[in-house]
Amino acid sequence: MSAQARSLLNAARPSLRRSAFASARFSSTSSKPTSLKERLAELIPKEIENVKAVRAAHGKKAFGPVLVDQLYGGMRGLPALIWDGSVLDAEEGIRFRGKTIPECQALLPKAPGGTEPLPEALFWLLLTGEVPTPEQVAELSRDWAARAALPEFVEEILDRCPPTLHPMSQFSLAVTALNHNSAFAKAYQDGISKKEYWGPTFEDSMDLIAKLPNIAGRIYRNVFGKGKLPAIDASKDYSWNLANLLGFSESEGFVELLRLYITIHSDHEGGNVSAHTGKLVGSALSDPFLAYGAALNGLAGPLHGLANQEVLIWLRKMQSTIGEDATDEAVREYVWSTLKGGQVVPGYGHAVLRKTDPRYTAQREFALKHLPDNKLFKLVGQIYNIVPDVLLEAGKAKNPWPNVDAHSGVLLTHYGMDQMQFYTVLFGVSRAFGVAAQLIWDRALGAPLERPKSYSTVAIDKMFKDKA
Ligand code: CMX
Repeated sequence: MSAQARSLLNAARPSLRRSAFASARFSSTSSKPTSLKERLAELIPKEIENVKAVRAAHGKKAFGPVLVDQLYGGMRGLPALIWDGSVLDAEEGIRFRGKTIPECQALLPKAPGGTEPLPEALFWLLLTGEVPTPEQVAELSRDWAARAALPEFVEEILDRCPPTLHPMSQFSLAVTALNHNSAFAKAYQDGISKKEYWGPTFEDSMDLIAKLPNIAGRIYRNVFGKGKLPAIDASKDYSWNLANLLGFSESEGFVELLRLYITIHSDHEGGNVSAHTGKLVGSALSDPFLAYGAALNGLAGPLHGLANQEVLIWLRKMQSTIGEDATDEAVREYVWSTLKGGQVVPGYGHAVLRKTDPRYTAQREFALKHLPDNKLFKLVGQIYNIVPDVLLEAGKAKNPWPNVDAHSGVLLTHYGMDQMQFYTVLFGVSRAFGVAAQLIWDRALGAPLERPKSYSTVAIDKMFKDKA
């Protein structure tokens, strides 16, 4: 490890002292670190130099014109953010550190006997750009299990929520309350230097991810009357523990589904509502719990993560209106009635993608392998053959193809999780991986407060009238 990396690691030490487990890890002299934090401490100085070099070489170059339409049009396509963890191509879909979903499925370590990638491995990949070893992944599983317990007052907050409060609101409340024990907030109050921000941000991010299964499990059991939570099992991986807290660990299929689900929902470059909200709020040096709580509130919108709930509601309504084995013509008419009612077809369209979302394809392949005869899966396939043509004929949507949310609910329902109000919570658990990775790198690279410029319509009009 370089001297600079060692000094960065030392800077982060106060928060490490909190855990004997953590300090034991850092006493290792192995040349290949099993600890993610140690590996990051090696990478950060190099990346700081890399960013400096890129800015020196290209900092004053322009991307092209900014159109007034982009200001009114939700900033579509406006180059405005930097995030190396994942990049979204309109035709090809998401790549995590340059790797497609099938590549991640092939390359990332798996659970014994499993075929889907472990989300622990995806987190390592997002943060370092490297495929971790099975030992590095096992170390992360153990670390997250060791950090998983919730403060008692957070458990009480959740237990006092009325079951009628949407699970996403409960989720956001609990995550926000975790800031009570934020290492970053405390370090900032204690006068931490800017160069050391990433250390406590890393600790908070690890705590955040580690505690999400207990939050999600508690909400699920409270809202849907599923009894008491079991304890975390430190010998198992993150997804097994999440499945166990939800009451589904006996189904190996469900556990495998969660491993795939978390991996593909983890990140979708920097500009989507949840990822960008996390980054924006984090840029004010709000700690990772506050930043992620805000991101969750964005994810809870029906045009973003809540669409997975909306898809199931829409499918069920369709079935109750036109029957379970409806003809293509009846389905087509139902889709048209949705559009004519001034509503969107949930699960279809995307602000960036212009092809079928590879996250949809990955879930379809999972369904073909595990539930080929499921009736709802067949309906999803039937809809795939109908909706794009209808959307094209309607002539408004720029992308008529399905996104990730068109498929996820069907898989969860197959394994018995048919409470669709809960689906976005699982999306939220997954998205924490991408947002946390981004927050850590933003603090490591000293990303500034975000502050774009807004204009009034009067000013825009005057600006161009004056130029005419
Ligand atoms: N059904 C009906 N109309 C749609 C549509 C759909 N699935 N997708 C787009 N449109 C409409 C838009 O509402 C817009 O209409 P107006 O001109 O009347 O405002 C028009 O087509 C153009 O929109 P666009 O440029 O193609 O899409 P946007 O970038 O504005 O919006 C999205 C993207 C995802 C919000 C939109 O496609 C949508 O509402 N889809 C359904 C909801 C959904 O599945 N969201 C989940 C997205 C993935 C995720 O974040 O989880």
